[in-house]
Amino acid sequence: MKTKPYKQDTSPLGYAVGVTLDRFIKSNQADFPYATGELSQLLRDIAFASKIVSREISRAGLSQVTGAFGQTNVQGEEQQKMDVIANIRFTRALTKGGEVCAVVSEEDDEVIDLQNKTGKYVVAIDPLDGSSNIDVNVSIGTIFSIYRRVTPVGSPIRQEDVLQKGSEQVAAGYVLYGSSTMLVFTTGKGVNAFTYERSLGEFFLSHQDILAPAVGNIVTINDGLTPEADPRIIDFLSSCKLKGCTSRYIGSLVADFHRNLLKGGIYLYPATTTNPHGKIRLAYEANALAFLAEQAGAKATDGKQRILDITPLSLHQRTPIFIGSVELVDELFACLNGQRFS
Ligand code: FDP
Repeated sequence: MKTKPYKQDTSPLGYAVGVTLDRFIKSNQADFPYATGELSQLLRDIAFASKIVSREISRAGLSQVTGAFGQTNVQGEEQQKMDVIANIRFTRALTKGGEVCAVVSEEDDEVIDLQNKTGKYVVAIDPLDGSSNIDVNVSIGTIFSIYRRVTPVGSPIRQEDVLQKGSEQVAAGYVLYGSSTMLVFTTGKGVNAFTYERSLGEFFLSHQDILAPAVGNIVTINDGLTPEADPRIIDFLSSCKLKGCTSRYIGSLVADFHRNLLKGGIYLYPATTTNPHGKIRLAYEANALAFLAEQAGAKATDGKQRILDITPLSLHQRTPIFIGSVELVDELFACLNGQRFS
């Protein structure tokens, strides 16, 4: 039989649609820690749940899922219906995928034992970050961290499985439900972002090997907090103003972080007299973003040390956070400590 080698059609009729998340995972499998395919499946499970959540968010105003759920979470914050929906979707996807043994979620006071006897991974997740923005059609997100469990597979979950330092993460990422839905993740080999193509139901690689600008001019802080913050932070903010920085604050951590990652800037959520440990949760907010930041060449500190070096003492522990472009984080660190952050 006569054959001919396949040649990709490069005419306008055969335009390329791009690299799907699945294909990316498959062709980069060797770069994944413990390249056994389980972590890949886990990322696919997260991507799948995020598609459902994205759908729910996009029609939230029409389907009676806006507004308060009527209960408070372990943080004492009022749960929104969408918080509850997202928590159900992600937990279910992680349970059915079978790779995860335990989940730490912002919406659950205790660790959820998924009863997956062969699950090697622990996931810490904020199913829907930026709750106060849900009802007003402003960008919100999902943040996740993935760890290997440290105790033997199949044995009961122990504290050391779920209270690991951020430096132990094997993968982390976020989904931003914004003007488009985007999945951004790292497995410790750089940061890649995938944009959701709703009509095809697929995430496509849209931002490869993201590098955060080392110098940035966006300063992101809830200005209402500053009277309660350390005066040295106020000095830092004044010096930023003097050198022409601009101010941007959405009030959704994922969206604020994402903008600064691409454009260059610093996000600050300091300790205040009202929140002496800051507001941002270490396990399922700060650690993931710090891992992504470092993988993109940016930095993250609590003002004293690397976020990724903090030893967690409790599940829902909070931390001050200063995260973003190297120059600004170094400057802030120097204001607080009189020396450069290394
Ligand atoms: P929210 O309480 O709306 O869920 O950590 C949660 C978070 O939002 C972040 O997404 C956001 O950056 C921050 O809190 C907003 O806090 P303030 O309202 O104090 O600015």
